[in-house]
Amino acid sequence: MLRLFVALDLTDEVRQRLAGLAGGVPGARWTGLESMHLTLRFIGEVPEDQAMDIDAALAEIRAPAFTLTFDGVGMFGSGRRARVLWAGVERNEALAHLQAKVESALVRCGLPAEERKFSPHITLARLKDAPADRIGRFLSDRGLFRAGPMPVDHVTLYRSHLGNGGAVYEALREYPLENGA
Ligand code: 2AM
Repeated sequence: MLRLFVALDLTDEVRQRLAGLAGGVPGARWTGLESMHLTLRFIGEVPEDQAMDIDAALAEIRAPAFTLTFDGVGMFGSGRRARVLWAGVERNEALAHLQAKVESALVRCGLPAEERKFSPHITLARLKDAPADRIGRFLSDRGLFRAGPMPVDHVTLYRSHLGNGGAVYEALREYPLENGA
């Protein structure tokens, strides 16, 4: 079985800017530069033959390249159940269009449709018992964060290797987007 997800890679410049947001929250495990990405669709564990179908279906997607602007920070969960600190992206039709194409390609491969609404984000930290006041300060201090525009010219199929030190992500294949020129 392979644990897969589809994501957008970030440029080194954007990774550096996002890494610069880290700090100031006890109980936060910050995402390493090398692990930062924007998930389009988490697939989960699939057998190898289905992974090959997924690869073929992703290779057939035709969608235009675009740019992405990063905007603000937020959190998933709340109070004692605060789970994740993230950086957001500006509303982006091309991103929504691409995500919908990825979703329908995967459903055609036999995966169950994603029930949750797509909420594009880059996970900055996972939280464990982080004090609410420090989370609050993080969110207000970083609220004006912006980065980009960053060109997006491919989609990546990732494999996730779960281990004691957290997941390690391996890029299996890149699928180019189409240039308008
Ligand atoms: P997250 O960063 O918000 O946790 C690899 O695990 C990627 O898939 C992560 O970016 C993760 O998003 C995303 N993902 C979405 N749903 C997931 C799930 N049910 N289990 C693990 N990862 C998931």
